[in-house]
Amino acid sequence: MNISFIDKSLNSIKDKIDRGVRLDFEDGMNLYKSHDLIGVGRLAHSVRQKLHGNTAYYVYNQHINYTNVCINRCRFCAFARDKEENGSYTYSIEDIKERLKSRINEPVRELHIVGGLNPSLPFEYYLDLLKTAREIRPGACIKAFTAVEIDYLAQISGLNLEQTIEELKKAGLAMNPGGGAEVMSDRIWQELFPRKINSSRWLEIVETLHRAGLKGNATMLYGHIETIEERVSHLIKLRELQDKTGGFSAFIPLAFHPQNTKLSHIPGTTGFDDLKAVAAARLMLDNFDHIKAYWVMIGEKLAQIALSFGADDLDGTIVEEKITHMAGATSPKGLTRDHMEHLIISAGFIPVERDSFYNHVNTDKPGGRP
Ligand code: V47
Repeated sequence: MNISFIDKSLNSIKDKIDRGVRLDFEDGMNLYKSHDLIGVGRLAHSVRQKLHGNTAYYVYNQHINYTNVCINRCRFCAFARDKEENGSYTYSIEDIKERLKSRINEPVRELHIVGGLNPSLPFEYYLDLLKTAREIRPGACIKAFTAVEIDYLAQISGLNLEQTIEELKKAGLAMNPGGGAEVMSDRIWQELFPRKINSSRWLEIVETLHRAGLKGNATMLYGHIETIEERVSHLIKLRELQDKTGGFSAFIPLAFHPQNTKLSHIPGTTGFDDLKAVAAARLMLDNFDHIKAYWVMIGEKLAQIALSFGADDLDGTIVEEKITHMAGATSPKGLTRDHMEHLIISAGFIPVERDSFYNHVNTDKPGGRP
C-alpha cells in the first residue's frame, strides 16, 4: 500500500511492516512520539485489515464486580473501599444469583467477573461464585479474576498456584480478564500500587494460567504518570510472553480516569492519546490477534473511530460497569446490541457477534443477530 506520511520517520516502520520484520523498542518510541496520528493510524489499519478484513467484533456480556473492598488501595483506583468505609459492598452468593437471574432473558455469552481483594471472603466463596454462575448461565463463558486475584486466591486456598487454578477451573473458570498489570515498571509499581503484585509476579501468574490452558487478555493503563518508554517496554514484555505461551486473546488499552482517585490532579487522556494507544498496540503486538477499543473508557464515538486505527473489537454490551464510572467516565453504563451494531455499520465495518474465544455466534443471521 502506498502511504504518504507527514512524518517521514514512519517510512522505515512501514518498510519493516511490509517486509514482515518485527518492530523494536525504537520503532515503538517513534510511533508514540509521532504527531502524524493519521499516518500511524493508516499503518495500524493496514495491519488490522490484513488480519480481520472489514469484520468488527463485539460480545453480549454482563459484568459482575462482586466486592469493592480491597486491601491493595491502588492510587489510580476510585472503585476500592476499606471494609468499614462508606460505600463499601460485597455481594453474597444470593445477590449474585439475583443479578444473573435478572438478565436471564438476554442472550449473555460472557460473564466478566472481577473484584477487590476482600479479606473477609474465604476461598469457598470464589468457588461458589463460579459454580453459581455456571449453573445459572451454562451457555456463557466465565471470564473471571485477574492475575492479582489469582495470586491472592493461591494465598488463601491452602493450595499451590497450579492446584488453586485447577480448583477454579473445576468450578467453572474458563478465561481471565486482562487487568492488574497496569504499566509494568518498578517505578510505577512503587508509586501507584506498592501493595499489589509487581510485574514479574503478574507475568509469572499469567504464564501459569496460560500453561494451565486458560486463555486471557492483557491491558495497559495509560495516561497517568507513565513515560512513553514505559509504555513501549510494557508492550514488549507482553509480546515476549505471548511468544512463549500464545495464551493472550486480546489487548485492551485502558484510558486512565482521574476523578475520585489519588491522582485527580492529572487531566484525563485526549482523543489523540486514545487513538495512538490503539494504533501503537496494533503495530507493536504483532502476535496478538485482537485489539479492543474499550468504549466504556474512550467513549462510544471514539471507539467507533478506533476501528479504523487498528482495533477490531468494541468489547461488550456490559450494562453495569462500575470501575470506570466511579472514576468519572461519562460513557453510558451499557449499550444495546442495536446501538453496538449501528456504531460498527456506520463506521463501514461488518458487525460480528462473538463469544469470548472469538467464535462467531448467530452466524445464520446477517450481522450475527438473532
Ligand atoms: O486493572 C482501575 C483499570 C482495570 C481505573 O479482559 C482504571 O476483556 C481507568 O481490566 N481509570 C480493570 N482504568 C478493567 C479491565 C478490563 C476491562 C475490560 C475488558 C477486559 C478484558 C478487562 O481497570 C484495572 C485497572 O487497570 N482501572 N481504575 C481508572 N481510574
